[in-house]
Amino acid sequence: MGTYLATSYTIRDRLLQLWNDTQEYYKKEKVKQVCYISIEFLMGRFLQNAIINLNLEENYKKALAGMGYALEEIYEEELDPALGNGGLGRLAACFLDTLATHNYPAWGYGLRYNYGLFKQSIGTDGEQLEKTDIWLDKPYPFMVENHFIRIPIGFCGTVEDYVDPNTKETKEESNRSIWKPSEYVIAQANDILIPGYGTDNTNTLRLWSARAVEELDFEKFSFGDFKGASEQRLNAENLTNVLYPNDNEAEGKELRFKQQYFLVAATLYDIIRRLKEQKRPLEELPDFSAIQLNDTHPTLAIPELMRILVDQEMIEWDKAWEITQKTFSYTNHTILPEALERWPVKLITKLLPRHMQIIEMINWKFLEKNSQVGQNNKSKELRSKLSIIENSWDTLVRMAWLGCIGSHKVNGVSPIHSNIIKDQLFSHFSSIWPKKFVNVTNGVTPRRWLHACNPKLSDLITSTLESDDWIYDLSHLSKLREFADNEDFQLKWAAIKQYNKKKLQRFVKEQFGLDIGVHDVIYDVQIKRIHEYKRQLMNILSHVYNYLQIKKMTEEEKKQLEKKVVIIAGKAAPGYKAAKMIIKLINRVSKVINNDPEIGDLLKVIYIPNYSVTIAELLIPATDVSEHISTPGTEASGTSNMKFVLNGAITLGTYDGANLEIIENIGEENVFTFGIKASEVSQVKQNNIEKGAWNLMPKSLQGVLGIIEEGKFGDPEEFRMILQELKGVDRYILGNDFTSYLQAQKVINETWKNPEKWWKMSIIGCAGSGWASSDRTIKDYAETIWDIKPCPLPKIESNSQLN
Ligand code: GL4
Repeated sequence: MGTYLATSYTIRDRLLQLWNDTQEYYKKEKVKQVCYISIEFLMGRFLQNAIINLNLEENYKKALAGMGYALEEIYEEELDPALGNGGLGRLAACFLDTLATHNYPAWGYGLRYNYGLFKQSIGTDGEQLEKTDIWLDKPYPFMVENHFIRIPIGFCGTVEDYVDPNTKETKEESNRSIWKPSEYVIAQANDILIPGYGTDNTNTLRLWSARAVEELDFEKFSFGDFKGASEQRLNAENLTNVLYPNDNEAEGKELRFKQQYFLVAATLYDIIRRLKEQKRPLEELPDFSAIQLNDTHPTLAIPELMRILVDQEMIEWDKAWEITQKTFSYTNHTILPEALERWPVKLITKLLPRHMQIIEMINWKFLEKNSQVGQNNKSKELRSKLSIIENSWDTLVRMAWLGCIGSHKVNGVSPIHSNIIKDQLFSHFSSIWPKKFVNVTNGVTPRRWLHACNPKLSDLITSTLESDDWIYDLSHLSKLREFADNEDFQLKWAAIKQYNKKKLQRFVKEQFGLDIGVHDVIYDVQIKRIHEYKRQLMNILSHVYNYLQIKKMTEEEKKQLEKKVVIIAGKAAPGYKAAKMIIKLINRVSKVINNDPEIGDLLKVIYIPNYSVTIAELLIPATDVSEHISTPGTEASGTSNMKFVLNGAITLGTYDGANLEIIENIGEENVFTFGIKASEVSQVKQNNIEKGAWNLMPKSLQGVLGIIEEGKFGDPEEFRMILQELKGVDRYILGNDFTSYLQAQKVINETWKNPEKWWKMSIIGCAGSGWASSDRTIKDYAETIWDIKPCPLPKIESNSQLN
């Protein structure tokens, strides 16, 4: 730990200086900035990334080796802060890397949770166990508490009429009121410095933590009431204690709502403070900063900005609304109904009474303008579709509606997803504002996801292209296509895969005591959150089928088979019963298969617990086949699919999310595709409902379910819920896709027998992944939504001295 800390502090020193220079320069230049608000930032380890970005890896390696230390080992000592659940938070982290690398004046804003996403382990029964992640227990040198930035955030209280101090009159048409919160919590800024690759520009990720206004009630303390004395502090700190562990599912807890408001209120205060520092009026906010709302979690920023502008800054409503719409843009990341946030009006009224009034006013004005007030059914129907307020089991505020109405641009994250948003989820809005809805396809940073995690492949690419320009501009990879058939290049490419597989093999041996092969073994990997729509269940059921087939084979037949190691990893939200059952089933199946002497090394199934960014960095470079097998129309984009192709894994995928972009860019002949298209899904679902999924299910799958029900993997009661779902409605249409999934696996096995073909596909995949860089994504956002430009720090004395 000591060496890690010492190394990290030297890097931090350097970054602090660059960061100061950068911030001063942005101020001086008065450039427009972007603020990216996200309830999650899944950053991964910091040290290696910073050393690489500062172009110091060789120097540090040498210097440390001289003292008897290996830099790689020091990297391994770092914790991996889990301040996000999955793709949404990791995307935000990739964006920060790109923004700094390409010199964009940018801020990330999020929360500094005391406890990150729970740590997962697997119990003896195969079940998921959860433990609190107390990451702040260990020193974390890359986050700096900024003592100058502390902001009071109000909650609850009352709303009073605004009285004009001159005329002593209240004016209803001003829409102005005075909110008197009854509680305050302090937002404390904690800054993480974000270095760019090959540039001095260093940006900020500002994470807010909650503190009490009064740390200790001294009076209570003096009278011996020690518990009461700290009550306020504990209540306040509770606000940013935990990251809610849901991905693609809304969490209806009051505390979560408070977190969301806390995040946006502190952030807006901070942005406006910087605007005022420049002595610029609030009318200039849209020219000063673009604010991107990463999904609906920060959409309370819309009524909060309206409150600041109308109630505090005395700007007239319509003007304030214009400023608000021009400032914000909103990204939708999912269309799953259970993930679309809706908060009860009652709850908002209690916690943020003034904001509820503002939301109602926004809604009223919007409906007045955009729907006829007629009483016929059609106009009523349109009104209820458009309304931010929904009357269902309760009166609810639809946060996605608020995001659409209050932003000038709304984007989806892949073409198929953006089309679904425009034509289905928000069709009623897109007919009002056709130009508001745009697509910005996700991307990943090539620095972390190729250059750093797969150094050997990075070197091979650089030497082959005779330049490392691809690290900044990934489109250069296209030149690799020329080498796809080159025998010598293929051998080098394959050798690197072997090397990465050996690393993973060692890890598996150390962690699980399990021996897996490397040569002639297909590493087939599915790593992501466990969710029914992602269909890990289909994956494991297919291997139960394969297992049963192998058991029926003669020794001669077995010799013809390809060996496979199936690796699955991912966490399930602790309250998500079906997902937890799937984890249990995977582990039970794994136990049976791995211990069956008749199977030997033909098939192994490994579940890797506690999936994290760091584990992804180990697994992705070692993968031959990567699975992205969601039901078409459900995965908004997926981003690990991009990381895998970039590292030479071949995709086994459905026609969904960004898989479609992979297919388009590298050709379907270089992807193992299967299953139906999104346009066919509703018909299949309808058939399932009408005829019963069991009756439509292929015999192969029926047989597999039969074996589970016989108790081959333990008491079938433990899997009742997921089995019933499959036999009943099968919402994610596993039954329908099962046969073509098995067929795709056969094609994979056949292709594996032909190494020239395999490595050619693998190389073409990487060569065709230039589009998958988050550098391209951010350029799209900067040009089409944010209207911001790079602002590179000139190489002045104080900076160049550092290099
Ligand atoms: C997600 C989507 O599920 C995922 O497809 C997408 O890649 C990611 C980033 O846009 O956002 N939405 C939610 S919610 N969690 C995700 O990972």
